Amino acid sequence: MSMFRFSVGPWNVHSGADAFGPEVRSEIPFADKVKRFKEIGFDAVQFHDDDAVPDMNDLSDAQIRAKAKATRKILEDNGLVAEFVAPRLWMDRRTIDGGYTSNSAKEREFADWRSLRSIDIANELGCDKIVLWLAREGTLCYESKDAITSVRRILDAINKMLEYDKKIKVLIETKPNEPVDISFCPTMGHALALSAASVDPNRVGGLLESAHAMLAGLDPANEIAFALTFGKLWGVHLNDQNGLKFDQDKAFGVQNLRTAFNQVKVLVENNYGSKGEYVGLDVKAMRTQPQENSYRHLENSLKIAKMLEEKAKKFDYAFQKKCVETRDYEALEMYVLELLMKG
Ligand code: 3MF
Ligand code: MG
Repeated sequence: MSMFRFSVGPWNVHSGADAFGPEVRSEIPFADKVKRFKEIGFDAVQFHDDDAVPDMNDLSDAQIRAKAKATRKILEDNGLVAEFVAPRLWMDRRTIDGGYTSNSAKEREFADWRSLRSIDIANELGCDKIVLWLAREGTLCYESKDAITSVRRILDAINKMLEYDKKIKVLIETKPNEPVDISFCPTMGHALALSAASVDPNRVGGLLESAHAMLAGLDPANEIAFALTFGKLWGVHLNDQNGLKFDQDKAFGVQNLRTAFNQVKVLVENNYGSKGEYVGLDVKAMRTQPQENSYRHLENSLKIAKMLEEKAKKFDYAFQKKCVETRDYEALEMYVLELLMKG
């Protein structure tokens, strides 16, 4: 029996379109995805604002709330809850050069509007977490934005959210690049510095995605541990990544099994989830996969996470202690590899 509750986003089941080619699988309606998520064993759904309220730019604030309420009904009918809402600030023509850090005041205003509406949507869905993946808050041309002004603008935007709703929590999902060349908030350390500088540090934390840490050349287990140290790990996006290339969102553990094990191990050791946090996945099916494999990567990731949880619970701390005392790291490393490879 897993100690964790798991979450997934509707974008994790997708048609396979990428920057170089069109979709290869047909779009699955939201309600069908939700039904299947429950069957697979998920407990909660992650949302972008417009996953919950499609075409929200054309709706009034009241209409947005009403639509969010209808989405909540779909969740409830399937025995699921919402984990978070993330303003999707990277799709709109008005935010091609960033939302909060755009050089245009009008565009920054639009980004703030979407952020506050995301809070309204979260309230209607019954969740208190806003995730900020700061997709375009960075530069393609370094000299096009002032870095200090930009960091201050991100902080201003977060403060506006904290002031708009005194219960809402903001989780920064860090990523060093893609779609920007250089991000203003690439790592968990950056996220926690923003948290400390905000008007309410107790309500700003982090969401760590494994692949994003790897793209920053960092170890995801240690990024997780860093946030846990300060009680700031409020979300994770477990997935995998094969080296420094485009963000692959591979199924969890398929590429870097030992690293995946250490992510789960640090979550288990620190009783992650005991304050209602979810173990979220952010994985994509390979583009080559046929329609019938639309959910296989989710099933596999969940299975791998649970298998690694069992391994973590079997970890022999007495043996580890002995190895550390004698500094026999070769023996410790071999033990870990055997633990992972033996049935
Ligand atoms: C991009 C991501 C995003 C975020 C999502 C929710 C589309 O690399 O990881 O997925 O996770 O927007 O914050
Ligand atoms: Mg993610």
